[in-house]
Amino acid sequence: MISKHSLLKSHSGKMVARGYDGTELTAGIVHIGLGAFHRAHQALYTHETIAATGEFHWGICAANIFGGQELVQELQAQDNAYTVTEMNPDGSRTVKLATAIAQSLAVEDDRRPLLDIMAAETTRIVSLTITEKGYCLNPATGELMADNALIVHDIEHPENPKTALGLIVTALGKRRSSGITPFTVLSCDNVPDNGKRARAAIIQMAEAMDAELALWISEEVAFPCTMVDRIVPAMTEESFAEVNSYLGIDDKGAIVTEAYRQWVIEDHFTIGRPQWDQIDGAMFVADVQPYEEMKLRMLNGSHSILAYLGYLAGYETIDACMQDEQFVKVTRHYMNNEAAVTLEMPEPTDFASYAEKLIERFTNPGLKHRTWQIAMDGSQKVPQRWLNAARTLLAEEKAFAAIALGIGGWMHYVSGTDEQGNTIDVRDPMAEQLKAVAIQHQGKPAQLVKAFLSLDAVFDPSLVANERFVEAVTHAYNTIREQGARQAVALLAETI
Ligand code: NAI
Ligand code: CS2
Repeated sequence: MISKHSLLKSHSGKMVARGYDGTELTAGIVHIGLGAFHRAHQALYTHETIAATGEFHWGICAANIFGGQELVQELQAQDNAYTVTEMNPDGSRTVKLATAIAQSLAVEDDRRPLLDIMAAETTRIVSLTITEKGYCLNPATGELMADNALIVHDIEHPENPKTALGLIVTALGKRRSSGITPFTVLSCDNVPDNGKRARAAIIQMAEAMDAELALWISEEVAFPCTMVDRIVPAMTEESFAEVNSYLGIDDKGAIVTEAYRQWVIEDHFTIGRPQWDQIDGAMFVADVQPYEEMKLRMLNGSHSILAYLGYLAGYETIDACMQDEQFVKVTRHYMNNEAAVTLEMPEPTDFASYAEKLIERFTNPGLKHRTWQIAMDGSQKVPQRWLNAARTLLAEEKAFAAIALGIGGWMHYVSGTDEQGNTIDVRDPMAEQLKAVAIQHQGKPAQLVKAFLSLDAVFDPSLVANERFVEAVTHAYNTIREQGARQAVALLAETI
């Protein structure tokens, strides 16, 4: 076991230890979703901000409410300190020690200890990285899924809610009863308009529990939107072994990420916030939406194309996809001709340079970002990554062959069998429904494509009603079926 102090001492010059003795930290932030991304992004930004400002009241109490219990125990055993290894494209690295997490919690069935901390006056921000599905929203419409079993449970048992939404409503209710100013809810997920969506979900949930509380939340609580960006692959045995042999320690909380990071935050907080903008890559703005749309369509849209087609083509990681020239050509074409052209920015923006920077980031050999990881939860990701752009391109009668190929790839992927006949481990809240569609229409591609496009939780009805859209996706699906994903990408690359 290593403690924070032994981590600090053991770095032997290999670590940037811009540290502080964490004993004076208090938790002004409660974070739900102590996964890889939080540790490499918000918690590291917060660590560096505290080191720069000496504002020790911005420590973090980080909790996992679904899974991730083992990670919490491992972090607790090392006083919640861990290292972040930042890999540069040239293979060099910077290792940082992060100590902003003052407390971590593995919340099992009884959520009340976490509720008490959220309701305490010292908590000023509740931040979230609960994945897209954690918001329990219909991905296509952004409406709360009122028939979701967890939501039904929370409405009936507000004193011990299961979801992050339920926890927030109940904690806000406790603060209201005690006359305590509400905390700010800060969503840091790759959800479009994440603050607005979190607000809508929480208010809809509150309306079903207590109409007066819902009104109070709508008037008093701030839900700033954010654009978050840093590629943080899930750790593997190999990446742990590599980091630990480099550092000569056994850090169970270690994270490997890229050097690049960006965080654009709407400056709307009710009881203060850390001065995150003191640290490179973070800024406060009045309107996040254009930055967020750009990132979701260009970065995440490309990622999903690479994930489905790359997985089917036998590429395990994004950097492996980028060794294939045809994949690079299609990705660049997608960014410049199908994503950038649909964006409206408040100021002149050099999309071509942004695209080249993304290609460089995807090519980073130090990041083993699995296509399988990005392919996960596609039903929750596809609408914001591809479909908003597709609708604009359709309306302007422009081509969208890369998006169509991505959707065709997604349909093959979620059908659950790869090109060699092996089963794909499809992780998605709609996995069963998607598999059922594939089985029902097996061997009848045109019907199968139509049936997938008729899933209105993913595709809004205007798309399945559009003949051009249905034809393009059917063509893409059939090309992958007949020629395989690698050849389908090469064929598209020839035409662009
Ligand atoms: P992870 O798998 O390491 O962690 C997932 C976290 O979400 C865990 O803490 C888990 O407890 C929590 N969670 C899962 N389902 C939940 C639910 N239904 N309710 C509440 N909590 C739930 O994943 P990672 O890498 O931390 O990513 C999490 C999210 O962060 C992503 O879905 C994305 O929205 C955002 N993000 C991730 C980036 C990355 O490169 N990894 C970059 C930018 C944003
Ligand atoms: C990825 C993102 O897992 C995914 O779906 O596309 O998590 C991506 O790594 C980040 O958004 C980069 O900021």
